[in-house]
Amino acid sequence: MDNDISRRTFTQLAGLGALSAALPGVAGAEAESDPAVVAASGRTFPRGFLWGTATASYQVEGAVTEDGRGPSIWDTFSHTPGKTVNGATGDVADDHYHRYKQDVQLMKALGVKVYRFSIAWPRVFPQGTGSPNPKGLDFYNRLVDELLANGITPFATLYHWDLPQALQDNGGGWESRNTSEAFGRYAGYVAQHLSDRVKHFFTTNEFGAFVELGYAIGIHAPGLKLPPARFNQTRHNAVLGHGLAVQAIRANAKPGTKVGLAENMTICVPVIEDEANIRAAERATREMNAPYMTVIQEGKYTDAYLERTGADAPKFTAADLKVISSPLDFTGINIYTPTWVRADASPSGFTPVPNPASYPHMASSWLTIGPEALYWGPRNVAKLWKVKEIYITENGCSSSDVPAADGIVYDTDRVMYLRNYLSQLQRATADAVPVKGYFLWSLMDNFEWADGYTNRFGLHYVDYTTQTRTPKLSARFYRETIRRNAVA
Ligand code: PNW
Repeated sequence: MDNDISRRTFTQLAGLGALSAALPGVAGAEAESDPAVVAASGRTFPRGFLWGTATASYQVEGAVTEDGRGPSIWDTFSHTPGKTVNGATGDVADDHYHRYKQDVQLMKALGVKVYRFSIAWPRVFPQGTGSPNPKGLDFYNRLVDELLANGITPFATLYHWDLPQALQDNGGGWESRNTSEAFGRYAGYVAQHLSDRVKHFFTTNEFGAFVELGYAIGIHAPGLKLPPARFNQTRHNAVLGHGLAVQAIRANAKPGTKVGLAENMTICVPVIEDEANIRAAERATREMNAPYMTVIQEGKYTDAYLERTGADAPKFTAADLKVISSPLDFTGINIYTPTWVRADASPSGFTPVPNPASYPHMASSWLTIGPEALYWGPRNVAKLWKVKEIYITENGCSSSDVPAADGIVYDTDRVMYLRNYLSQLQRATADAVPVKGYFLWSLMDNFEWADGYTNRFGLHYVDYTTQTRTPKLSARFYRETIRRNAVA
């Protein structure tokens, strides 16, 4: 009785409102007597919520010269001295190319319903364009069949940064429109061959990372620092490639195939949740994502973006904008960190608030903590662009994981991170924000780009000398969350 009263009070205080919406899916009678389980009942997800994990080809596969795979810009970049921590490369990574069956069993043990992986373009088209390499696509045929045989639904990303080196050599990769067009052809080919079993495709992963870090800042492949006009044109070619891929998938896939993208938007979060700051965060979401998500959703660059870039603005046609804004079935958002925003009296009506020096972050210094990002991110996408189907395509964190004497990694900081972020995601679903699923980054530790193997993001600890995978404490937390369909 006491428990029952406190549960109601808690639910009301937490502003979760409609009990009827929060209750379905809650365990059984024992939930009423165990306070811990009762508390969790206030953080239940909608029935059928899709729990998943994610990886990407170059970060896990290894086998970089096998079965006719061509070189990618990440092979070249990681083999260039000084570009990655300790000179790490993806040559072997998690050897997932050979161990995928075992890795599917890891997913099965977690209880995930969905898995997001990426397809290596240079396996399918070793030169980026021209003749396909059927042996390369076969790996994904085997992987997809294995997933389906184990009751896990595959979601495929077509571009997670491993651009065929030949396209970089001929024309400068995404600096050239030829790459956008080649990407469309590759996407259509894959859709044609996999869409009998893969029903969800993401075109690109994170323009906000691969274009910015690869072509302007130079810390990711291909390691360029282009001047502004050429860089803005590269941004344009990248979103154009996305649009061409959407059209090619629609033209070549079996009926019922759905298309979206996975973008690490700048997640604008109001510093205080009052009306003025909430409005400011909405405005900031449009402007701070102008070159990518906004043009994709709205079919135009914002006036402020074109003014800001001035003579360096991208050159484009109305037809380009139509392609770029080809209608999507869903929007995927990768969410790690918040950008705090406040209202002000400037023409834009907002100002991003820089983090104080004491601001907490995870093992990766860029990974500042802000669980509210998982509420405001999808909420603003749904509100601004009337998106009806949203996936959190990545969320997770790095931790300085060290196995304890019993062999287990007690990553309590990752559990804390996930519990808090997922509580905010639950808040979003309770407010009817249409989030359909969540892909935790990552299934297992892997090649963390320029950081090499130093920053671990996995639910499973990988010993890179033996390729042993061991579930961390966070894997137990996630399994329990999935089992309850509520934050554990
Ligand atoms: C994403 N940043 O990358 C990628 O999609 C994954 O491949 C990656 O492993 C994961 O997040 C963790 O890093 C990012 O500097 C890389 O802000 C860097 C940044 C953000 C995302």
